[in-house]
Amino acid sequence: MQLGNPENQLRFFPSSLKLETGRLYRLVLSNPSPSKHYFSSPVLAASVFTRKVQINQPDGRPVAEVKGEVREIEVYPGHTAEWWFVPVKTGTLQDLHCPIKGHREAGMVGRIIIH
Ligand SMILES: [Cu+2]
Repeated sequence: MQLGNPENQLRFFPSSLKLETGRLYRLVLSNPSPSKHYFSSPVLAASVFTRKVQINQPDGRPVAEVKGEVREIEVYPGHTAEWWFVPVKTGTLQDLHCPIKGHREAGMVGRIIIH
């Protein structure tokens, strides 16, 4: 999923995700925009088992892996983070947003369906 775009539109691309419980996902959060952005969905955070978050260099080589529970991820311009998780609860999650001032209001929101 892309957080923003090079034209600095305040959107997630795509703005919805469909997931299944029991499968391991590697959610790649890339920020090709000139602004920093968050991927924040407290309900998703409470609906998955996190295996790790992996931080990569711009060339894709890993820099760090973070283990433990995750609430939200902020990605700086030109960078990428990967959230590896297994959904454990079903639901239609309407709370994906970027909490930076004005971004949610401008349309930086999304929906996640887990089934
Ligand atoms: Cu944002």
